Amino acid sequence: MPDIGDYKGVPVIEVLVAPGDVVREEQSLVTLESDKATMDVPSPFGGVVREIKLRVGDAVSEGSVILLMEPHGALAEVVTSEAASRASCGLHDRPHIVNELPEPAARPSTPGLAAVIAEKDAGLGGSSHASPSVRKLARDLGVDVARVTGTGPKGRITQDDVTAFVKGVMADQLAAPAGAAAAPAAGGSGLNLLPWPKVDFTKFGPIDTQPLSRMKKISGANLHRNWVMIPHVTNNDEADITDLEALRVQLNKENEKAGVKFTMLAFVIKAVISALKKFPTFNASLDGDNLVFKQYYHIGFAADTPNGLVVPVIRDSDKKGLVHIAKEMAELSKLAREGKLKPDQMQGGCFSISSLGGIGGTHFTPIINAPEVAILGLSKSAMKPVWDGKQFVPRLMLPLSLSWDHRVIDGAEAGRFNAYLATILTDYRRVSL
Ligand code: CAO
Repeated sequence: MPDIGDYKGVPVIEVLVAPGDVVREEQSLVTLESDKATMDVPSPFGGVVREIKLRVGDAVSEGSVILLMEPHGALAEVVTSEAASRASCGLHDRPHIVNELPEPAARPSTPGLAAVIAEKDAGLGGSSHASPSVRKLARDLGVDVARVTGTGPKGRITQDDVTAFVKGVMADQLAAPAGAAAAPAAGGSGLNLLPWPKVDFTKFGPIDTQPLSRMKKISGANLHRNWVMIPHVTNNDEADITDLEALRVQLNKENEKAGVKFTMLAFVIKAVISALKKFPTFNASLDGDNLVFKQYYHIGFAADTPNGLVVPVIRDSDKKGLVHIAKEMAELSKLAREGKLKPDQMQGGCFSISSLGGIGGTHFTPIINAPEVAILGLSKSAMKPVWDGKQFVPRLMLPLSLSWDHRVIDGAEAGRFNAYLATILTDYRRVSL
Protein backbone atom coordinates (compact mmCIF):
# COMPACT_ATOMS: atom_id res chain seq x y z
CA MET A 1 0.00 0.00 0.00
CA PRO A 2 1.52 3.28 -1.05
CA ASP A 3 1.42 6.52 0.91
CA ILE A 4 -2.25 7.31 1.59
CA GLY A 5 -1.68 10.55 3.39
CA ASP A 6 -3.03 10.83 6.92
CA TYR A 7 -5.32 7.84 6.50
CA LYS A 8 -4.68 4.79 8.70
CA GLY A 9 -6.68 1.57 9.10
CA VAL A 10 -8.85 2.39 6.10
CA PRO A 11 -11.33 -0.39 5.22
CA VAL A 12 -11.05 -2.16 1.87
CA ILE A 13 -14.50 -2.06 0.29
CA GLU A 14 -13.74 -3.73 -3.01
CA VAL A 15 -10.98 -5.95 -4.40
CA LEU A 16 -10.97 -5.26 -8.10
CA VAL A 17 -8.69 -8.02 -9.37
CA ALA A 18 -8.35 -11.77 -8.88
CA PRO A 19 -5.49 -14.26 -9.14
CA GLY A 20 -4.65 -14.86 -12.79
CA ASP A 21 -5.83 -11.40 -13.91
CA VAL A 22 -3.57 -9.53 -16.29
CA VAL A 23 -3.24 -6.03 -14.88
CA ARG A 24 -2.13 -2.85 -16.64
CA GLU A 25 0.05 -0.21 -15.02
CA GLU A 26 -2.23 2.31 -13.22
CA GLN A 27 -5.16 -0.12 -13.22
CA SER A 28 -7.07 0.00 -9.92
CA LEU A 29 -6.36 -2.94 -7.62
CA VAL A 30 -8.51 -2.23 -4.57
CA THR A 31 -10.91 0.47 -3.40
CA LEU A 32 -10.66 1.94 0.08
CA GLU A 33 -13.32 4.01 1.74
CA SER A 34 -12.59 6.34 4.61
CA ASP A 35 -15.26 8.49 6.21
CA LYS A 36 -14.20 11.33 3.90
CA ALA A 37 -13.39 9.82 0.52
CA THR A 38 -13.12 6.72 -1.58
CA MET A 39 -9.77 5.87 -3.07
CA ASP A 40 -8.72 3.47 -5.79
CA VAL A 41 -5.19 2.15 -5.37
CA PRO A 42 -3.51 1.79 -8.76
CA SER A 43 -0.99 -0.83 -9.79
CA PRO A 44 2.56 0.57 -10.06
CA PHE A 45 3.28 -1.70 -13.06
CA GLY A 46 1.65 -4.23 -15.38
CA GLY A 47 1.74 -7.97 -14.75
CA VAL A 48 -0.16 -11.08 -13.71
CA VAL A 49 -1.78 -11.27 -10.27
CA ARG A 50 -0.53 -14.34 -8.40
CA GLU A 51 -2.04 -14.00 -4.92
CA ILE A 52 -4.35 -11.53 -3.18
CA LYS A 53 -3.17 -10.72 0.32
CA LEU A 54 -6.18 -8.89 1.70
CA ARG A 55 -9.97 -9.16 1.75
CA VAL A 56 -12.95 -6.83 1.73
CA GLY A 57 -13.32 -5.43 5.23
CA ASP A 58 -9.59 -5.52 6.06
CA ALA A 59 -8.25 -2.26 7.46
CA VAL A 60 -5.09 -1.15 5.68
CA SER A 61 -2.43 1.52 6.08
CA GLU A 62 0.66 2.54 4.20
CA GLY A 63 2.90 -0.51 3.72
CA SER A 64 0.13 -3.16 3.93
CA VAL A 65 0.64 -5.85 1.31
CA ILE A 66 -2.14 -5.85 -1.28
CA LEU A 67 -1.14 -8.71 -3.54
CA LEU A 68 1.72 -10.54 -5.17
CA MET A 69 2.17 -9.86 -8.84
CA GLU A 70 4.49 -11.23 -11.49
CA PRO A 71 5.55 -8.44 -13.83
CA HIS A 72 5.58 -9.23 -17.52
CA GLY A 73 6.98 -7.82 -20.76
CA ALA A 74 10.36 -6.30 -21.48
CA LEU A 75 9.22 -2.79 -20.61
CA ALA A 76 7.65 -3.94 -17.40
CA GLU A 77 10.89 -5.63 -16.40
CA VAL A 78 12.77 -2.38 -16.85
CA VAL A 79 10.41 -0.44 -14.64
CA THR A 80 9.54 -3.23 -12.26
CA SER A 81 12.38 -3.21 -9.81
CA GLU A 82 12.19 0.50 -9.19
CA ALA A 83 8.42 0.73 -9.17
CA ALA A 84 7.99 -2.38 -7.03
CA SER A 85 10.50 -1.21 -4.49
CA ARG A 86 8.88 2.23 -4.40
CA ALA A 87 5.49 0.63 -3.88
CA SER A 88 6.65 -1.76 -1.17
CA CYS A 89 8.50 1.06 0.59
CA GLY A 90 5.39 3.20 0.46
CA LEU A 91 7.04 5.81 -1.73
CA HIS A 92 4.71 5.59 -4.71
CA ASP A 93 2.49 8.49 -5.66
CA ARG A 94 -0.64 8.88 -3.60
CA PRO A 95 -3.58 6.84 -4.87
CA HIS A 96 -6.36 8.55 -6.79
CA ILE A 97 -8.84 10.34 -4.59
CA VAL A 98 -12.10 9.75 -6.34
CA ASN A 99 -13.80 12.93 -7.39
CA GLU A 100 -17.55 12.48 -7.11
CA LEU A 101 -18.38 15.65 -9.01
CA PRO A 102 -20.00 15.01 -12.41
CA GLU A 103 -17.62 15.08 -15.31
CA PRO A 104 -18.45 15.67 -18.97
CA ALA A 105 -19.69 12.61 -20.84
CA ALA A 106 -18.02 11.46 -24.00
CA ARG A 107 -19.20 9.17 -26.73
CA PRO A 108 -19.62 5.73 -25.17
CA SER A 109 -18.78 2.42 -26.73
CA THR A 110 -22.08 0.75 -27.50
CA PRO A 111 -22.26 -3.02 -27.78
CA GLY A 112 -25.69 -4.62 -27.32
CA LEU A 113 -26.78 -4.83 -23.69
CA ALA A 114 -27.31 -8.58 -24.00
CA ALA A 115 -23.74 -9.00 -25.17
CA VAL A 116 -22.50 -6.90 -22.29
CA ILE A 117 -24.41 -8.98 -19.76
CA ALA A 118 -23.27 -12.20 -21.41
CA GLU A 119 -19.66 -11.09 -21.19
CA LYS A 120 -20.15 -10.16 -17.58
CA ASP A 121 -21.65 -13.56 -16.86
CA ALA A 122 -18.74 -15.22 -18.60
CA GLY A 123 -16.38 -13.25 -16.38
CA LEU A 124 -14.67 -11.61 -19.34
CA GLY A 125 -14.96 -8.05 -18.12
CA GLY A 126 -11.64 -6.66 -16.94
CA SER A 127 -11.15 -4.19 -14.16
CA SER A 128 -11.55 -0.47 -14.76
CA HIS A 129 -11.07 2.78 -12.90
CA ALA A 130 -14.41 3.56 -11.29
CA SER A 131 -15.51 4.58 -7.82
CA PRO A 132 -17.74 2.27 -5.76
CA SER A 133 -20.78 4.46 -6.37
CA VAL A 134 -20.17 4.31 -10.13
CA ARG A 135 -19.68 0.54 -9.93
CA LYS A 136 -22.91 0.24 -7.96
CA LEU A 137 -24.78 2.29 -10.56
CA ALA A 138 -23.32 0.07 -13.29
CA ARG A 139 -24.33 -3.08 -11.39
CA ASP A 140 -27.87 -1.72 -10.88
CA LEU A 141 -28.15 -1.05 -14.60
CA GLY A 142 -26.68 -4.44 -15.56
CA VAL A 143 -23.64 -2.85 -17.18
CA ASP A 144 -20.14 -4.32 -17.14
CA VAL A 145 -17.92 -1.34 -16.30
CA ALA A 146 -15.09 -2.89 -18.28
CA ARG A 147 -17.04 -2.01 -21.44
CA VAL A 148 -17.51 1.63 -20.53
CA THR A 149 -15.15 4.27 -21.86
CA GLY A 150 -13.96 6.47 -19.00
CA THR A 151 -13.70 10.20 -19.63
CA GLY A 152 -12.53 11.25 -16.17
CA PRO A 153 -8.91 11.92 -15.20
CA LYS A 154 -6.65 9.03 -16.32
CA GLY A 155 -9.61 7.38 -18.02
CA ARG A 156 -11.66 7.11 -14.81
CA ILE A 157 -15.27 6.06 -15.43
CA THR A 158 -17.84 8.56 -14.21
CA GLN A 159 -21.58 8.19 -13.55
CA ASP A 160 -22.18 10.14 -16.76
CA ASP A 161 -20.07 7.60 -18.67
CA VAL A 162 -22.25 4.74 -17.37
CA THR A 163 -25.54 6.45 -18.18
CA ALA A 164 -24.24 7.56 -21.58
CA PHE A 165 -23.21 3.95 -22.22
CA VAL A 166 -26.72 2.69 -21.39
CA LYS A 167 -28.31 5.35 -23.60
CA GLY A 168 -25.99 4.26 -26.39
CA VAL A 169 -26.97 0.60 -25.97
CA MET A 170 -30.64 1.51 -25.94
CA ALA A 171 -30.26 3.62 -29.05
CA ASP A 172 -28.38 0.80 -30.79
CA GLN A 173 -31.11 -1.64 -29.96
CA LEU A 174 -33.80 0.73 -31.19
CA ALA A 175 -31.86 1.40 -34.37
CA ALA A 176 -31.22 -2.30 -35.07
CA PRO A 177 -33.69 -4.13 -37.33
CA ALA A 178 -36.33 -6.07 -35.38
CA GLY A 179 -34.96 -9.33 -34.01
CA ALA A 180 -31.37 -8.46 -34.91
CA ALA A 181 -28.62 -7.62 -32.47
CA ALA A 182 -26.99 -4.23 -32.94
CA ALA A 183 -24.35 -4.60 -35.62
CA PRO A 184 -20.95 -3.92 -34.12
CA ALA A 185 -18.81 -1.47 -36.04
CA ALA A 186 -15.04 -1.74 -36.25
CA GLY A 187 -13.58 -2.12 -32.79
CA GLY A 188 -16.84 -3.54 -31.47
CA SER A 189 -18.12 -0.12 -30.54
CA GLY A 190 -21.57 -0.45 -32.17
CA LEU A 191 -23.20 2.29 -34.20
CA ASN A 192 -21.57 5.67 -34.60
CA LEU A 193 -23.79 7.57 -32.20
CA LEU A 194 -23.50 11.26 -31.60
CA PRO A 195 -22.88 12.34 -28.00
CA TRP A 196 -25.77 13.73 -25.95
CA PRO A 197 -26.38 17.21 -27.39
CA LYS A 198 -24.84 19.98 -25.33
CA VAL A 199 -26.59 23.13 -26.43
CA ASP A 200 -26.08 26.71 -25.33
CA PHE A 201 -29.77 27.60 -25.29
CA THR A 202 -29.02 31.27 -24.63
CA LYS A 203 -27.95 31.49 -28.26
CA PHE A 204 -31.59 30.95 -29.24
CA GLY A 205 -33.47 32.95 -26.60
CA PRO A 206 -33.81 33.79 -22.92
CA ILE A 207 -33.78 30.85 -20.50
CA ASP A 208 -34.33 30.14 -16.80
CA THR A 209 -32.36 27.20 -15.37
CA GLN A 210 -33.64 25.53 -12.20
CA PRO A 211 -32.30 22.47 -10.40
CA LEU A 212 -34.41 19.31 -10.40
CA SER A 213 -36.18 18.78 -7.08
CA ARG A 214 -34.73 16.11 -4.80
CA MET A 215 -37.84 14.02 -5.33
CA LYS A 216 -37.57 14.30 -9.12
CA LYS A 217 -33.95 13.19 -8.94
CA ILE A 218 -34.83 10.15 -6.83
CA SER A 219 -37.92 9.15 -8.82
CA GLY A 220 -36.08 9.91 -12.08
CA ALA A 221 -33.27 7.48 -11.20
CA ASN A 222 -35.82 4.78 -10.32
CA LEU A 223 -37.89 5.36 -13.45
CA HIS A 224 -34.75 5.32 -15.60
CA ARG A 225 -33.53 2.03 -14.12
CA ASN A 226 -36.97 0.42 -14.45
CA TRP A 227 -37.38 1.57 -18.05
CA VAL A 228 -33.92 0.30 -19.02
CA MET A 229 -33.95 -2.96 -17.05
CA ILE A 230 -37.52 -4.24 -17.49
CA PRO A 231 -38.77 -5.45 -20.88
CA HIS A 232 -42.05 -3.55 -20.84
CA VAL A 233 -45.09 -4.32 -22.95
CA THR A 234 -48.39 -2.44 -22.60
CA ASN A 235 -51.82 -3.95 -23.35
CA ASN A 236 -54.60 -1.43 -23.90
CA ASP A 237 -58.26 -2.20 -23.32
CA GLU A 238 -61.51 -0.49 -22.33
CA ALA A 239 -64.01 -1.24 -19.57
CA ASP A 240 -67.66 -0.31 -19.77
CA ILE A 241 -68.17 1.56 -16.46
CA THR A 242 -71.59 3.04 -17.23
CA ASP A 243 -73.33 1.25 -14.32
CA LEU A 244 -70.36 1.62 -11.97
CA GLU A 245 -70.24 5.38 -12.54
CA ALA A 246 -73.98 5.57 -11.75
CA LEU A 247 -73.32 3.65 -8.51
CA ARG A 248 -70.36 5.92 -7.68
CA VAL A 249 -72.47 9.07 -8.15
CA GLN A 250 -75.25 7.59 -6.03
CA LEU A 251 -72.86 6.55 -3.22
CA ASN A 252 -71.28 10.00 -3.24
CA LYS A 253 -74.70 11.59 -2.80
CA GLU A 254 -75.55 9.23 0.07
CA ASN A 255 -72.23 9.87 1.82
CA GLU A 256 -71.98 13.58 1.17
CA LYS A 257 -72.64 14.49 4.80
CA ALA A 258 -70.10 11.93 6.06
CA GLY A 259 -67.46 13.67 3.95
CA VAL A 260 -66.47 10.51 2.07
CA LYS A 261 -65.72 10.86 -1.64
CA PHE A 262 -65.68 7.71 -3.73
CA THR A 263 -63.36 8.14 -6.69
CA MET A 264 -63.18 5.75 -9.63
CA LEU A 265 -59.70 4.80 -8.46
CA ALA A 266 -61.03 3.33 -5.19
CA PHE A 267 -63.40 1.05 -7.16
CA VAL A 268 -60.58 0.05 -9.49
CA ILE A 269 -58.32 -0.88 -6.54
CA LYS A 270 -60.90 -3.39 -5.29
CA ALA A 271 -61.42 -4.75 -8.81
CA VAL A 272 -57.66 -5.09 -9.31
CA ILE A 273 -57.41 -7.22 -6.15
CA SER A 274 -59.92 -9.67 -7.63
CA ALA A 275 -57.85 -9.81 -10.81
CA LEU A 276 -54.60 -10.29 -8.82
CA LYS A 277 -56.21 -13.20 -6.96
CA LYS A 278 -57.21 -14.81 -10.25
CA PHE A 279 -53.82 -14.06 -11.90
CA PRO A 280 -51.27 -14.35 -9.05
CA THR A 281 -48.30 -13.83 -11.38
CA PHE A 282 -49.22 -10.13 -11.42
CA ASN A 283 -48.83 -10.07 -7.62
CA ALA A 284 -45.29 -11.49 -7.80
CA SER A 285 -41.70 -10.25 -7.96
CA LEU A 286 -38.61 -11.64 -9.63
CA ASP A 287 -35.83 -12.69 -7.27
CA GLY A 288 -32.99 -14.08 -9.39
CA ASP A 289 -34.37 -17.25 -10.97
CA ASN A 290 -37.30 -17.39 -8.52
CA LEU A 291 -40.71 -15.81 -8.67
CA VAL A 292 -41.94 -14.65 -5.27
CA PHE A 293 -45.73 -14.89 -5.04
CA LYS A 294 -47.05 -12.51 -2.42
CA GLN A 295 -49.89 -13.59 -0.18
CA TYR A 296 -50.74 -9.98 0.67
CA TYR A 297 -52.21 -7.17 -1.41
CA HIS A 298 -50.56 -3.78 -0.92
CA ILE A 299 -51.62 -1.50 -3.77
CA GLY A 300 -49.64 1.61 -4.73
CA PHE A 301 -51.13 4.57 -6.55
CA ALA A 302 -49.17 7.27 -8.36
CA ALA A 303 -49.80 10.72 -6.91
CA ASP A 304 -48.87 13.90 -8.69
CA THR A 305 -47.36 16.43 -6.28
CA PRO A 306 -45.77 19.88 -6.76
CA ASN A 307 -42.36 18.26 -6.20
CA GLY A 308 -42.86 15.27 -8.45
CA LEU A 309 -44.29 11.79 -8.57
CA VAL A 310 -44.70 9.59 -5.48
CA VAL A 311 -46.40 6.23 -5.02
CA PRO A 312 -48.14 5.87 -1.63
CA VAL A 313 -49.21 2.34 -0.76
CA ILE A 314 -52.55 1.18 0.64
CA ARG A 315 -51.59 -1.84 2.67
CA ASP A 316 -53.83 -4.91 2.87
CA SER A 317 -56.28 -3.38 0.42
CA ASP A 318 -58.04 -6.75 0.17
CA LYS A 319 -59.07 -6.52 3.82
CA LYS A 320 -60.45 -2.98 3.52
CA GLY A 321 -63.86 -1.86 2.32
CA LEU A 322 -64.46 0.86 -0.28
CA VAL A 323 -65.08 3.56 2.34
CA HIS A 324 -61.82 2.72 4.10
CA ILE A 325 -59.86 2.72 0.83
CA ALA A 326 -61.42 6.00 -0.34
CA LYS A 327 -60.58 7.70 2.99
CA GLU A 328 -57.03 6.31 3.12
CA MET A 329 -56.39 7.36 -0.48
CA ALA A 330 -57.53 10.91 0.29
CA GLU A 331 -55.29 11.04 3.40
CA LEU A 332 -52.24 9.62 1.61
CA SER A 333 -52.75 11.96 -1.38
CA LYS A 334 -52.89 14.95 0.99
CA LEU A 335 -49.70 13.87 2.79
CA ALA A 336 -48.05 13.32 -0.61
CA ARG A 337 -48.92 16.81 -1.83
CA GLU A 338 -47.60 18.29 1.43
CA GLY A 339 -44.39 16.25 1.12
CA LYS A 340 -45.12 14.55 4.46
CA LEU A 341 -45.31 10.89 3.43
CA LYS A 342 -43.16 8.62 5.60
CA PRO A 343 -40.93 6.06 3.88
CA ASP A 344 -43.02 3.12 5.14
CA GLN A 345 -46.10 4.68 3.51
CA MET A 346 -44.39 4.20 0.14
CA GLN A 347 -42.93 0.74 0.70
CA GLY A 348 -44.05 -2.84 0.22
CA GLY A 349 -46.28 -2.29 -2.82
CA CYS A 350 -47.29 -5.37 -4.88
CA PHE A 351 -48.94 -3.66 -7.85
CA SER A 352 -49.37 0.00 -8.77
CA ILE A 353 -52.09 2.03 -10.43
CA SER A 354 -51.45 5.33 -12.17
CA SER A 355 -54.60 7.33 -12.86
CA LEU A 356 -54.62 10.23 -15.28
CA GLY A 357 -58.41 9.99 -15.45
CA GLY A 358 -58.91 13.33 -13.74
CA ILE A 359 -56.58 14.99 -16.25
CA GLY A 360 -57.23 13.49 -19.70
CA GLY A 361 -55.74 11.37 -22.46
CA THR A 362 -56.86 8.16 -24.07
CA HIS A 363 -54.06 5.68 -23.25
CA PHE A 364 -50.45 5.83 -22.07
CA THR A 365 -47.55 3.55 -21.14
CA PRO A 366 -47.00 3.48 -17.37
CA ILE A 367 -43.51 2.43 -16.23
CA ILE A 368 -43.42 -0.61 -13.95
CA ASN A 369 -42.47 0.16 -10.35
CA ALA A 370 -39.73 -2.44 -9.64
CA PRO A 371 -39.69 -4.97 -8.05
CA GLU A 372 -43.34 -5.16 -9.07
CA VAL A 373 -44.05 -6.85 -12.39
CA ALA A 374 -47.04 -4.88 -13.65
CA ILE A 375 -48.76 -1.51 -13.40
CA LEU A 376 -52.19 -0.35 -14.50
CA GLY A 377 -52.72 3.04 -16.12
CA LEU A 378 -56.21 4.63 -16.17
CA SER A 379 -57.12 7.39 -18.59
CA LYS A 380 -60.17 9.62 -18.85
CA SER A 381 -63.46 7.77 -19.34
CA ALA A 382 -65.57 8.90 -22.27
CA MET A 383 -69.04 8.23 -23.68
CA LYS A 384 -68.70 6.08 -26.80
CA PRO A 385 -71.11 4.39 -29.18
CA VAL A 386 -70.87 0.65 -28.47
CA TRP A 387 -72.52 -1.99 -30.68
CA ASP A 388 -74.73 -4.26 -28.54
CA GLY A 389 -75.45 -6.72 -31.36
CA LYS A 390 -78.47 -4.81 -32.66
CA GLN A 391 -77.63 -1.15 -32.37
CA PHE A 392 -75.11 1.38 -31.13
CA VAL A 393 -75.71 2.40 -27.53
CA PRO A 394 -73.94 5.16 -25.56
CA ARG A 395 -71.65 3.62 -22.92
CA LEU A 396 -69.10 5.19 -20.59
CA MET A 397 -65.77 3.56 -21.42
CA LEU A 398 -62.71 3.63 -19.14
CA PRO A 399 -59.35 3.17 -20.93
CA LEU A 400 -57.03 0.61 -19.27
CA SER A 401 -53.30 0.48 -20.02
CA LEU A 402 -51.56 -2.48 -18.41
CA SER A 403 -47.73 -2.52 -18.60
CA TRP A 404 -46.14 -5.84 -17.68
CA ASP A 405 -42.71 -7.40 -17.37
CA HIS A 406 -42.24 -9.78 -20.29
CA ARG A 407 -39.74 -11.86 -18.29
CA VAL A 408 -42.59 -12.89 -15.99
CA ILE A 409 -45.84 -12.39 -17.88
CA ASP A 410 -46.81 -13.04 -21.48
CA GLY A 411 -49.23 -11.22 -23.74
CA ALA A 412 -52.06 -13.76 -23.53
CA GLU A 413 -52.04 -13.61 -19.73
CA ALA A 414 -52.02 -9.81 -19.80
CA GLY A 415 -54.92 -9.81 -22.27
CA ARG A 416 -56.88 -12.12 -19.94
CA PHE A 417 -56.06 -9.95 -16.91
CA ASN A 418 -57.41 -6.85 -18.66
CA ALA A 419 -60.51 -8.67 -19.93
CA TYR A 420 -61.25 -10.02 -16.44
CA LEU A 421 -60.73 -6.61 -14.86
CA ALA A 422 -63.05 -5.04 -17.44
CA THR A 423 -65.72 -7.67 -16.68
CA ILE A 424 -65.63 -6.80 -12.98
CA LEU A 425 -65.75 -3.05 -13.61
CA THR A 426 -68.70 -3.56 -15.95
CA ASP A 427 -70.62 -5.74 -13.49
CA TYR A 428 -69.28 -4.74 -10.07
CA ARG A 429 -71.29 -7.47 -8.30
CA ARG A 430 -68.52 -9.83 -9.47
CA VAL A 431 -65.89 -8.05 -7.36
CA SER A 432 -66.50 -10.33 -4.39
CA LEU A 433 -66.45 -13.59 -6.38
N1 CAO B 1 -62.34 9.36 -16.06
C1 CAO B 1 -63.02 10.53 -15.95
N2 CAO B 1 -62.98 11.30 -14.86
C2 CAO B 1 -62.20 10.87 -13.83
C3 CAO B 1 -61.49 9.69 -13.87
C4 CAO B 1 -61.58 8.91 -15.05
N3 CAO B 1 -60.92 7.77 -15.20
N4 CAO B 1 -60.81 9.55 -12.72
C5 CAO B 1 -61.08 10.62 -11.99
N5 CAO B 1 -61.94 11.42 -12.65
C6 CAO B 1 -62.49 12.66 -12.19
C7 CAO B 1 -62.97 12.51 -10.78
O1 CAO B 1 -64.27 11.98 -10.73
C8 CAO B 1 -62.91 13.92 -10.28
O2 CAO B 1 -64.03 14.64 -10.75
P1 CAO B 1 -65.10 15.28 -9.71
O3 CAO B 1 -64.28 16.15 -8.81
O4 CAO B 1 -66.03 16.01 -10.58
O5 CAO B 1 -65.68 14.11 -9.01
C9 CAO B 1 -61.70 14.49 -11.00
O6 CAO B 1 -61.48 13.63 -12.11
C10 CAO B 1 -60.46 14.58 -10.18
O7 CAO B 1 -60.19 13.32 -9.62
P2 CAO B 1 -58.95 13.20 -8.62
O8 CAO B 1 -57.73 13.30 -9.40
O9 CAO B 1 -59.13 14.13 -7.51
O10 CAO B 1 -59.13 11.79 -7.96
P3 CAO B 1 -58.58 10.41 -8.46
O11 CAO B 1 -59.00 9.43 -7.47
O12 CAO B 1 -58.94 10.15 -9.85
O13 CAO B 1 -57.00 10.55 -8.39
C11 CAO B 1 -54.83 10.82 -7.55
C12 CAO B 1 -56.28 10.72 -7.19
C13 CAO B 1 -53.99 10.99 -6.31
C14 CAO B 1 -54.40 9.55 -8.25
C15 CAO B 1 -54.64 12.02 -8.51
O14 CAO B 1 -54.90 13.20 -7.81
C16 CAO B 1 -53.31 12.10 -9.13
O15 CAO B 1 -52.33 12.54 -8.53
N6 CAO B 1 -53.24 11.70 -10.41
C17 CAO B 1 -52.03 11.79 -11.22
C18 CAO B 1 -51.26 10.49 -11.20
C19 CAO B 1 -50.08 10.60 -12.11
O16 CAO B 1 -49.41 11.60 -12.17
N7 CAO B 1 -49.84 9.54 -12.88
C20 CAO B 1 -48.83 9.56 -13.87
C21 CAO B 1 -47.67 8.79 -13.40
S1 CAO B 1 -46.47 8.69 -14.66
O17 CAO B 1 -45.84 10.17 -14.63
